Amino acid sequence: MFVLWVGAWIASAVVLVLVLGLILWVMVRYRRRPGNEVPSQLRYHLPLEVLYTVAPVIVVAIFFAETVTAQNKMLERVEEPDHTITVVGSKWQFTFNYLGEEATAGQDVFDYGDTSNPTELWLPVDESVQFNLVSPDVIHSFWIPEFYFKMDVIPGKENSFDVTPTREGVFTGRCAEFCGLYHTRMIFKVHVVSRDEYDAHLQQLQAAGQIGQPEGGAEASRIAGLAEVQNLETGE
Ligand SMILES: [Cu+2]
Repeated sequence: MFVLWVGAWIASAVVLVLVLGLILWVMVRYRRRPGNEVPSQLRYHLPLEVLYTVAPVIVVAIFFAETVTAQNKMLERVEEPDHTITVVGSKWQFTFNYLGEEATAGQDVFDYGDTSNPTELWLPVDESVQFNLVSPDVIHSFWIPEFYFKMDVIPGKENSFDVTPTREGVFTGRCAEFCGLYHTRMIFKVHVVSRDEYDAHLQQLQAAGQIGQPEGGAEASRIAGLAEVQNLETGE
């Protein structure tokens, strides 16, 4: 994605310099000089017209091919991912279910937040993760800007992608699809950590009783702070 992005800018810059250069050159070189006749006017110049039709088509074709190639690479699946995490995007918070982890002896555990305490997502560095995206209500979008990647979370359709984080650190994730009143609060923190820290976090979740796979419905609504909204609507 980064290479595609930088490449697109370089290509755009080349086109800009070329076109601007030609315009400026023509303006100076062929300007009307005092006492001179009007310069020859160019019309129905077939080779030129073919050039400015074909050149943009070539540029667009290259952009298209590069984009498809990058996209296919980014969507490439990992055969046996090391970890599987269900991302539940619900109004208005994310919940992350860590499925069948060794550290918890196969028990599913989950991270959740509420509208004032954003959810945290923990990932082990250099290990592959399969994300399965589900929504119990409306369309959300799972976006971690540093990953240069986002994917919509659509009710009734399980979207999925694989990723291997390669750099430890704390990043910010967001919902990138306007989903309602508290859309702006659908922010989450991403911790990319060592495997040991990851395992320790999962064990903490297990000890805290955050066991199971909340997949929306009542649990997601509760997690999402639906009560706050109901209070707003009923004025209670
Ligand atoms: Cu959302």
